[in-house]
Amino acid sequence: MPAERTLSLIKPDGLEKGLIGQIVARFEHAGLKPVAMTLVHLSQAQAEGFYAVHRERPFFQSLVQFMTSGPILAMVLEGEDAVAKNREIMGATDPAKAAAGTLRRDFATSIEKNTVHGSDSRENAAIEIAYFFGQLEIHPYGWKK
Ligand code: IDP
Ligand code: MG
Repeated sequence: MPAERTLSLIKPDGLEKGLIGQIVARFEHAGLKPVAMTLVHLSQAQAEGFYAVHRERPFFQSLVQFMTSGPILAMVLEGEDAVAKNREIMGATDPAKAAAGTLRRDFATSIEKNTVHGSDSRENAAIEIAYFFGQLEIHPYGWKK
């Protein structure tokens, strides 16, 4: 079985707080390998495209404004049950409801500025990975946990 992959984003609030190292350390500790990474500053159109499923939600414009307010770190995480494991490490969308020890509970500012994004299914992971990375930008390598 090839290892599962998921898309992770560290949102602008995470970069502003200097959290890249701590966040990536948690993924690696849990056996999720970053096999692609890049800093991106999304345009409005790119952020709207990424969050297109939320177009009709009341928070959409604000979310797009936040996600374009500064650079983000996009990465592909690879490992067993990567999609579910990443969501578990992230915690619930609203940091007030996120479990102790999760990234959002520990680092998020609000339900909007919640530090990380993670794909919610294998199917969406494939779509979201392709939004940020081409095949040749993903580099699997060899440790296993
Ligand atoms: P998720 O990131 O946990 O999958 P989604 O429901 O997919 O949560 O929402 C996407 C993003 O939209 C959230 O991570 C958060 O930044 C923002 N968001 C979600 N719900 C709200 C809200 O009620 N108010 C403001 N922003 C929200
Ligand atoms: Mg989501």
